[in-house]
Amino acid sequence: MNTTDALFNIYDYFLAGERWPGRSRGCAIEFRDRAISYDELRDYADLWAGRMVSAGVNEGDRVALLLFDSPEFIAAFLAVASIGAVSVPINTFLQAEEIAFIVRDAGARVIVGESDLEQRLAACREERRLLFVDSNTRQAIGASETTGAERRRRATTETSPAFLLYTSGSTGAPKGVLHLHRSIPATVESYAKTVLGLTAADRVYSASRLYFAYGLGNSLSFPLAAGATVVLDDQRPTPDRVTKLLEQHKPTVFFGVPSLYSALLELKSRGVTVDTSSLRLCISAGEALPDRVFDEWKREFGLSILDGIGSTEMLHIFVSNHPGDERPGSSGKTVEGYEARLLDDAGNELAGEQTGNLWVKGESATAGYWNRPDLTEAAVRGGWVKTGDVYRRDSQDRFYHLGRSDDCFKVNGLWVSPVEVESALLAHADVLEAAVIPGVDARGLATAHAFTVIREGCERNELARELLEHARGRLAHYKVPSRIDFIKEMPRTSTGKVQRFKLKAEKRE
Ligand code: 3UK
Repeated sequence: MNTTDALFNIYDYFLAGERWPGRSRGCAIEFRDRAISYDELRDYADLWAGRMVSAGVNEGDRVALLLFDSPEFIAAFLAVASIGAVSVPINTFLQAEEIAFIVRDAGARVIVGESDLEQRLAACREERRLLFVDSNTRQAIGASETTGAERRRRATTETSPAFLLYTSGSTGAPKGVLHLHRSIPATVESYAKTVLGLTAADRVYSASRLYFAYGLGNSLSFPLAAGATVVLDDQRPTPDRVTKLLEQHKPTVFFGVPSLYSALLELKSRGVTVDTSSLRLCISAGEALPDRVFDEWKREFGLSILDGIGSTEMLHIFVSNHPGDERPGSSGKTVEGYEARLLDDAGNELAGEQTGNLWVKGESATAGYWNRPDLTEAAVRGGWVKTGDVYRRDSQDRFYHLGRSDDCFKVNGLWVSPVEVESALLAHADVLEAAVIPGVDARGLATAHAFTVIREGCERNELARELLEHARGRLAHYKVPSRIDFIKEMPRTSTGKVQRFKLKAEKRE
């Protein structure tokens, strides 16, 4: 512990009674048909802290969480923080191999998993201690309980490690983004207070999950810091499901990604009632919100969607549209508490109305990539973090997203690495070569578009169907290409690299 730092722990920040007198009996979480008060949530986090200690978790240890959005996720996350350990939330859509990679890379000592996902943790069984949550009853399985939570608390400071979020950036292999305890209050004081203006009267619902930095802010940091109520759901956020949650729980603030807003508009156009009557704010992030979606949402529901750009490295949104000052097609202006600048490829700052690589600075910035000083050195410099995005700034200091500076792209707000999708396609015996580029489906939304060279003499229609089946069995659903084209020859450089830009050009014709 660095003695110059003030003592600080996010468990106290959210749950210490003295910070929020009178709020303890207010509702913190609505889940299924239960309402959980702030008092109950604190007791539940203490119970989980006892389970962690019994499972052998010590200060600084990593604890992997493979959990659906639920009170157990929040209780376990805050329990881990309270004993000075480090949570590693894992995307519940990932396949066994990717999960095993993250668990090993993080060196997690204990894993808390959903019983429904038990098979995907089979490979991790031998070296790690596993605790399960029964996906139906939400009871813990195999955990021993001890009491005396206060005695287990550890003195942490603002700069103690709190959690690791894995993201697959440009290299394809997921990398752990380390956040300190101070990251969370920094996102609350900046974005949640100055853009959203959240209060204890708000009811928050995010279709994006807690294991994603966007969902972690939306469903944990922001509502709990404001003394508000968060609506959690452990089911997959299909448009039908989201519609049901809106109707049943009547949230005031809703967080989604562009493809979800578009899907909800489509439901409405088919005559389904989408009840937005309780909403005061709609937020979109993860990828650029098309103006068409902004305009249609405004026309159909009379509400603006606030588009803002965030990242795992900055934990949440740092450039955003502000209520009453929305500009469709723009990511908005720098959020209070952050600085943003554009650099040319040589690293020189570009002033005024120009286009360049976006770098950003703020208190919620990552402390670096886990065990990857090389990556940290390349992307975190003197407090400034490289976003990997190319942006244009206009005369009013509004930012416009032009794309990624590397080849990765997003579908449903989640990263897709071309290399990973290509490898899955290449695992099929009839596929000789494969290349994947960002595509758009009939509605203009982001998808993966694959090009393959196939073995001669294959029946094309049959193979196209078979390949899709094959990809579905190997990839998280959002990574499955929406379109697979067969080409005669793969465009390559003399050194054998696929020329994706040629495929992109071909696609436009
Ligand atoms: C892209 C956007 C255009 C952009 C995130 C809100 O998405 C989040 O984090 P990730 O680490 O991805 C970061 C990258 O995603 N992006 C995000 N939002 C927008 N591009 N317009 C947007 N509005 O390439 C960025 O570098 O997965 C989003 C809050 C927290 C987050 N972590």
